[in-house]
Amino acid sequence: MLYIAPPKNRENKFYTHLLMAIRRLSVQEYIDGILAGDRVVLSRAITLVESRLEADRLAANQVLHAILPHTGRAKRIGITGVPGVGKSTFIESFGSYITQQKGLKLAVLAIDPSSQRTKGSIMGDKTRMESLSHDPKAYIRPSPSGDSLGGITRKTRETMLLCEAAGFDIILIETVGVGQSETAVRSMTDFFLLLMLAGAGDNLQGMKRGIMEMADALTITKADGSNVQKALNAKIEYENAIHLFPLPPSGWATPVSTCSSMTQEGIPELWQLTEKYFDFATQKGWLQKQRQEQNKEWLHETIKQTLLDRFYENPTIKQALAVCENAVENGQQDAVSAAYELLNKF
Ligand SMILES: Nc1nc2c(ncn2[C@@H]2O[C@H](COP(=O)(O)OP(=O)(O)OP(=O)(O)O)[C@@H](O)[C@H]2O)c(=O)[nH]1
Ligand SMILES: [Mg+2]
Repeated sequence: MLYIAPPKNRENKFYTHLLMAIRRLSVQEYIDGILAGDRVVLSRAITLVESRLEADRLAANQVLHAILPHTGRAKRIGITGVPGVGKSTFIESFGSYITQQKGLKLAVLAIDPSSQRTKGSIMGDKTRMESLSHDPKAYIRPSPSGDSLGGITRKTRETMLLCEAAGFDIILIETVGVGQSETAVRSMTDFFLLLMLAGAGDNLQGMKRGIMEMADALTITKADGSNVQKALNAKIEYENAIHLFPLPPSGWATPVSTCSSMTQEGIPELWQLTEKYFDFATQKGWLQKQRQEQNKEWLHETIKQTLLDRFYENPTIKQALAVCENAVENGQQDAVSAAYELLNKF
């Protein structure tokens, strides 16, 4: 049995937080804490939202419902690019510019790919975001990428909304440039930035055209030292490639730039560009329209996820599934008929 003597001063923040860390919070405490911008409560709320336990789901839904009217004011920015292109370093540099030069509050939802290999090591990105992780205006939430979609955890969207309700002005979501994760991040952000490397192999680096078409801006990273000229050449190459694409529905022509997270060259310009995009998209009504579309996608996604969860967590199904798996493995039953048998049981 652990006994922690209360300090004489009951208002002691450390003591309050310690108590919060060891006991269950009520839904109202979650809501109040988030709206007050309390980061300890915010972090716990994110854990609650990520939980797969049914009781947690119910509480999480109540919290989300209550905070929803306080969301929507943040600028939501997605950052993607192949592994090693410099996303985390860029976020450190771009993010510090946003908090220090612009005085804005920033939340970073970083999906740490190393955690997939090391099962939960989240310090990798925190060390690459050294100054941001000590910045009082910044909040970094690394998520283990064990879940689906090459890094986008199932609950990134809900996490983003919790951060918005906690008063963050800018949300940056880093995603590894693989699989469906770009589409997932694209579908929850307003502005999607694609980072590219100069001179790495063939002219389009095997980068799928689809990803380039999804981007609202492209920037060639690591434009410093002996790499500057290569970056400028790549910029022209990408500009020419993008020129051939049809204009996206927003009417915004995707600009290409170069930057260096080491020298900060091009970083302030990228922020100006971001602001220009938001002005443009707001005036055109595109921002609102895109968010309405995204809410519709969210509805369908939630239905799909909930159905899947309920199916696999159903005790009858769990039992029958084990039997069916065996039968399919041994060739006694074909996969399709086994699937239908299980679905009919549900
Ligand atoms: N010269 C130079 N090197 C950079 C720059 N940005 C990043 N790097 C280096 O590139 C390497 C990869 O950077 P990260 O920021 O970890 O790249 P990432 O895209 O987040 O990588 P993953 O998270 O693994 O997908 C690191 O060794 C960085 O030091 C830059 O602007 N200039
Ligand atoms: Mg990274």
